[in-house]
Amino acid sequence: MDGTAFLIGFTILSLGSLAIYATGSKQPPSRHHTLLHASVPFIAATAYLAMAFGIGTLVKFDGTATYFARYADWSVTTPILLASLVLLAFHERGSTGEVGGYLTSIIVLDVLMILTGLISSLAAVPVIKWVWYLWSCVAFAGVLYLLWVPLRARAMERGPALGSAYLKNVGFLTVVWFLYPIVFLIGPEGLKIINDPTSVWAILIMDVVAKVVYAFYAANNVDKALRERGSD
Ligand code: RET
Repeated sequence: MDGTAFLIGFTILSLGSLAIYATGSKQPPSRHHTLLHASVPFIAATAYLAMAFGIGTLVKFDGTATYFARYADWSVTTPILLASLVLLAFHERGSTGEVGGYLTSIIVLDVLMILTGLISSLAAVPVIKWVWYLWSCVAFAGVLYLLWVPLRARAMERGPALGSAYLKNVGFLTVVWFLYPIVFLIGPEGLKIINDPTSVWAILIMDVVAKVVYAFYAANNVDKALRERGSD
């Protein structure tokens, strides 16, 4: 894979970060959402720059590549995206203990998902690769359970405006995040149905949607909900 896709990714993601910061709310109660969402593509842009230079890229004995920078990016940015949703579910509640509990659980599961995915990508023996892949999917299921069951219930208790913003954001996130294990499964790290450049381009588009498009969509839903409640 030459560096073009990675440089394009770097450019879109760094400009995306700037745009999210420039257009986002700088006032409480939604300022922290702007800061969290602007930091995500900024971190990802850094990873794309590293990949463009081949830093942290491991070409294995079978010729397939593991992009370490990608897993480093994901292990930091996915917790930030999840933290923003947990904070939305508990908006203006002041129940810091409960927030802390859910935040810790969801981040532990999420980081476990990314790291076991990395181990799966590196594994040379197929059986071992697929055990790690399944284990990563178990952690992913745990993340989705927390988002869709207890956290959704908490968000709904906050009234229809906030509840519907939470549902829209979680719905979008779930659809986009599901694409990652699918691309891994059919990509060069898995069944090799699609080749390395195709999977790099697919993940580039998914990263832009999951990080930049999602930031605008989520901020718009949160701002609308807060306006409807008249608490802005
Ligand atoms: C892997 C492979 C093993 C199985 C699973 C995976 C899930 C990855 C996900 C990544 C999400 C990344 C995002 C990045 C941008 O912000 C590690 C591919 C379940 C869900 C959203």
